[in-house]
Amino acid sequence: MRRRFAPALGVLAVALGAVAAPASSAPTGVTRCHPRRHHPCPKPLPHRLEVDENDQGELPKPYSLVPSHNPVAAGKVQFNVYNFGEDPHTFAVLDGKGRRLAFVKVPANQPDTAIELQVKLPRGRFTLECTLSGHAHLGMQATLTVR
Ligand SMILES: [Cu+2]
Repeated sequence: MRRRFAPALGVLAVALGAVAAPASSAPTGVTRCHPRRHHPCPKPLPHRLEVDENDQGELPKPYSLVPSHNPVAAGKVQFNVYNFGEDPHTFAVLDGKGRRLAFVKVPANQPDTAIELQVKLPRGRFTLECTLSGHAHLGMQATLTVR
């Protein structure tokens, strides 16, 4: 009996060590999530998005400005702006106080060519809009959340 018992204890000690080691060496602040359980891991937010501007919609909002992702991640954000309209437009990023952080002209008929704009954005809510007179009111405006 003794001969069998001793090796069994050894195996048990190794097993306990194997279980205990990862738990004690796990860094603090680990997100408790699992992709297939009821606490799914959140997808990382993108740092890049497409913005589609158009002036060919239907009344009462014939104009539109639609971000492909919302929210996006804080930091350097890349906007790829496309103009599906017949007229030239602009694209501006405004902070919560209406201050213009970035601006670019978006030539007409550019459905396949992105006008690229990189802006460093902190967390918060920002307004994306065409700055041409009346265009934001007609629909070329969106609120972007940055987290
Ligand atoms: Cu416009």
